[in-house]
Amino acid sequence: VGNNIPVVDLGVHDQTQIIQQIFEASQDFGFFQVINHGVPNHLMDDAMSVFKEFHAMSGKDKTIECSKDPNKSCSVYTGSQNYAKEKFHLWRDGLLHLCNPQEKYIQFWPEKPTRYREVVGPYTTEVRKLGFRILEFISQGLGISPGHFSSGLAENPILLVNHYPPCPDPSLTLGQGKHTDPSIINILLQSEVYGLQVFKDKEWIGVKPIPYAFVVNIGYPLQIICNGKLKGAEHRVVTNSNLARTTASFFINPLDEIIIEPAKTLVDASNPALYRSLLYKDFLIKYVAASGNTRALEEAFSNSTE
Ligand code: AKG
Repeated sequence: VGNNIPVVDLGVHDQTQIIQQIFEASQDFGFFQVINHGVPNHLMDDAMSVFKEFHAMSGKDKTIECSKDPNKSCSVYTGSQNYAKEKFHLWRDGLLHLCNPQEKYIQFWPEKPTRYREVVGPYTTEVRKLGFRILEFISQGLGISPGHFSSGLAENPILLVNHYPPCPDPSLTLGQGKHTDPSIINILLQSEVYGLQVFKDKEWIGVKPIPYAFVVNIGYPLQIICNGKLKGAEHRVVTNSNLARTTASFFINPLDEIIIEPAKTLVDASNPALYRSLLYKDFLIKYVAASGNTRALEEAFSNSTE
């Protein structure tokens, strides 16, 4: 207990227990892991294999595989999408693509490795279902309407496949700097290599790799929606001097034109809205300006500006 990220077993019959465990973990840590979550093990193995195979290709081949959409719904980069403006360069390559609707975007996903689409198609479908289930538990924990997340707030999932090569001197850089996510939640497939750390009570806590678990975390837009009841957790990724690490984030994101605001049922005279309402696309502009820094986010989105 104490400083470990809670592990929630989604296979138990007692739904009330699941809701309570997810709710408490989301309040205390903004992070939890899920086991017995319904996504088949073989699909997780196959997905991790094609993700590793993709990142084992040359930079040139990776770029070719991610240049099929003129609207850039699929891209690959080194460091972050904002390499030119990074405060320090991140020790990471990222493959990023849109996922929904799958019929629209799959044609722009990599064709190499040859099994990429046939594996990642069903993988993202299953992880998306899991995401809706978790959002349903969170809605019940919050006491908001069951359909709250089905009106565009979860319609634009994005897959980000991270690859962190071994780093000769891990003290000099990071795989990802300290940040809070701009998604509703993230469902992360972590490999067997340590690297992810969560900031809690002024300390970094390592997230233990558990075979066939997913790591789930709350993003800042969900903190706004639940009027501060749950925590958009700060986290980072450290590098490793001798092992490569590959992970896949499935970010459950809103559509651009959807309004992000505290759920109406959570706000009344004695519980004033702590955050302003704004379109998700405007949230993202301010998020990028704040570089994911939590204090800057609080200043940008807090209601108490007077
Ligand atoms: C992210 O993609 O935002 C992450 O935090 C990934 C974490 C990881 O690679 O362990």
